[in-house]
Amino acid sequence: MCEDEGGHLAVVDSKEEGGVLITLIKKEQTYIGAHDRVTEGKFMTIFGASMGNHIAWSGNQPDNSGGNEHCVTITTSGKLNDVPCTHIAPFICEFDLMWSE
Ligand SMILES: [Ca+2]
Ligand SMILES: [Ca+2]
Repeated sequence: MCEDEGGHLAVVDSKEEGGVLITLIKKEQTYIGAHDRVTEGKFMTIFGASMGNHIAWSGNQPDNSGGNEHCVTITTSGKLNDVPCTHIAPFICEFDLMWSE
């Protein structure tokens, strides 16, 4: 997806970034760059780092519903939910700006 354009799925590195994402997400739940495909229940970013807890999980999420929810969305209420990676949802790309001297 995002890689085609040199970016990557949004990774929430801080509460500030989480806040920005939440304001962007008003209509539909949206994928962020995190998953627990390596170890069930242990969510990490697409870079392999621990996801941290910059955004709270919704209600009793993550529930790994159906045993195959390994991707993460932010719901319209601004909380995290684990969903099947085949779930159709919009996603947000993030671009790291690179400065060359
Ligand atoms: Ca899972
Ligand atoms: Ca779930």
